[in-house]
Amino acid sequence: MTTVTTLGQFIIEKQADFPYAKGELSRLLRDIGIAAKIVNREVNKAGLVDILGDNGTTNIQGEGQKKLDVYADEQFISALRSGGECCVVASEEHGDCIFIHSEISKNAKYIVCIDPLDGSSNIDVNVSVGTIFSIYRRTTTEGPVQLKEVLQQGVCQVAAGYVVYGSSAMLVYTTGKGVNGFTLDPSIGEFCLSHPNMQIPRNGVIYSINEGNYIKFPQGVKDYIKYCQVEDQITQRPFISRYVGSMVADIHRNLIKGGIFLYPTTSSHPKGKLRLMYECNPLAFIVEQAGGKATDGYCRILGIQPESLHQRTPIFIGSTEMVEKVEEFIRLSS
Ligand code: AHM
Ligand code: MG
Repeated sequence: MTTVTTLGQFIIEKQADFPYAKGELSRLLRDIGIAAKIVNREVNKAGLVDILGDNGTTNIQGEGQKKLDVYADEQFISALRSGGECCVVASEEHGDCIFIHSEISKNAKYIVCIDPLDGSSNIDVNVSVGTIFSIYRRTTTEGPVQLKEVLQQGVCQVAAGYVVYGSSAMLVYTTGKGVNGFTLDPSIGEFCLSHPNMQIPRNGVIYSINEGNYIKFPQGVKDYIKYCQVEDQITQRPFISRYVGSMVADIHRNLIKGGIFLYPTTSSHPKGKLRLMYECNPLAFIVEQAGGKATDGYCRILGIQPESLHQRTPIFIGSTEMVEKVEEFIRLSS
């Protein structure tokens, strides 16, 4: 008989790794796992019910919201609200933090930053989308939470994870002691440990970038792309280009196979497009924990001091040797 470890069992077993933990972080992770299952159910039947398409609203960043963006946002916030362990949520879909004031949350210690449904442009065409989350502890113990407690560097994350709603749904997370992946078994409705101790290969042959923006890239990035395309037997070039347009799916593939994901500054996004707090930091934490690297071209993503909730950053993330190579091209061109 094969034994199955469910996400819930695994989280409880791992609680012993944290001497200070009283089960709150475990409960928080479990709540996120439950909301992920609900969102997955809706993503799966998206073509059958009236949940595809635009919601007719825009989020704080002026981006059109899809119905599933709004649905996923509501599900995660409601799970965090009723779980009682989270005192504040920062979501891609809201301009300001959502402070949770309720009797059960009055001693809550955890701050959650979340992109409830990443890769929204793929929703209507049945291509993988994801959820990305990042968890911090409050830096003070008393009084109402301050915005500066939310704006912590990525190195302060106590946990981070993503869910990819793909050919199967997977939840991958870290609490700073390695990375573990769980695949949803629909027959029992549980995320089951399928990818223990995930390690990203030190080097790879896949590069993921929206090459349509080539003309808008900095010279160092253009030079790196050309390097990827030149024939060379020793380094197995030309490399393979793969770009889903859902960062979670692109990074998940590269985490397993080895590769690099790049979203540099462009002339139209001079500070980069992707958001530090709920896209880049959590994925950087996971990739570093799996043995990879994540930088903005010069500095470690996890070392950036956030100044605002929706701050953007360029990002180069994946197999260590590939990230170091692009950094070398950027240095040489500046
Ligand atoms: P979203 O959070 O609004 O969906 O945007 C983030 C997504 C990433 O998942 C993806 O890598 C990127 O935006 C794609 O952007 P582009 O279409 O510019 O390549
Ligand atoms: Mg996103």
